Amino acid sequence: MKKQVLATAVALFSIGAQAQGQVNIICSVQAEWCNMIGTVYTKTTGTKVNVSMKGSGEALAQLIAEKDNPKTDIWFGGTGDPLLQAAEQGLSFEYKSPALSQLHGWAQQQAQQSAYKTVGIYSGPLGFGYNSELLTKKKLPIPKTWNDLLNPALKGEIQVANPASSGTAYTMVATLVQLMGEDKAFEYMKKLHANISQYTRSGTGPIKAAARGETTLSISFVHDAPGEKMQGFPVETVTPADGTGAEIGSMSIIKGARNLEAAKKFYEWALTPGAQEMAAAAKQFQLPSNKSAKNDARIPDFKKIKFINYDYAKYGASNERRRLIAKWEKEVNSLPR
Ligand code: S7P
Repeated sequence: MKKQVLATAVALFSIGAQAQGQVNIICSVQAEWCNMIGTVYTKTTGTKVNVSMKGSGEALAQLIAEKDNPKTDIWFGGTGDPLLQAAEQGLSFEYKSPALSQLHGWAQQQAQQSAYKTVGIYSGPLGFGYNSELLTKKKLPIPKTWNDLLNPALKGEIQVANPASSGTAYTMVATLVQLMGEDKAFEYMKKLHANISQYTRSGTGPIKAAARGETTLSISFVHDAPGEKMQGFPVETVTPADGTGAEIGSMSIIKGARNLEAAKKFYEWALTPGAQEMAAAAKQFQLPSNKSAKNDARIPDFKKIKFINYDYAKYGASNERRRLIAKWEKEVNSLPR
């Protein structure tokens, strides 16, 4: 983390800092952002922050496992579907923030649909990542639509995460089902399977692999590419012209949280424009949910993207999520490649 960025963030929040308590956070965004919020929050409030980093799918599994004896106070970030599932399963605490009206409609809707057990903190579109040098070297065209990924020349050239462990990959499955209809989406994923070299555990793995030339293409959140580019990797993104879905990255207080009051304070802080602008300072380029947060120029321009009308309530429901993942395992992942 750059010292100057951290110092500025600390200065912004340090007025009124008082030493108090601790808050245990499962953090499902990338490490640099998780570390930054932990450090800044501790320095400015005196509250000790214990951060444990987990992708969305893994975080949900941990919270289910510790349901009877929660060790977590806050789940920060991660694709919204598993946070909605956690809400439905009674794992998260109902809390209606007074700051809700400051948030974009999609973030407020996430709160309403979960009976205020989760809230949107950022959003980001699903798309394709590609290593521009490898694509040129292999004389492969830039894919523009979902069907372009079925090109036989792309056999073994694409990585995507496994929807059983990754919220990102589940967003892809749910997006395709909504875009094509379930039967066609599964036919599509069976064909796509032939071009997949690897289903990774974590959703951010494939774009990192594309950036480093370990795969030519990835199916990823496009906001995960600029941070890789800033490190000098030749990675570009495109969103499918025929339509795509977006995640509503969310946050919840955990039911039975041992540090409930500290958790509520952290939650309020995480919804402020200043806290949300820290994402870009940590090289993360999701769209912040607070309407007053400044948007970094590297955040994908939502107006230029063709979005499906993603049904977050339906595809965040436990039964639907379980059913689609089981069907994907049985009908897609079991196929030979
Ligand atoms: O921080 C980048 C990001 O893509 O990762 C989050 C999430 O943990 C991905 O989880 P999976 O490994 O379960 O796919 C996203 O919410 C976020 O935008």
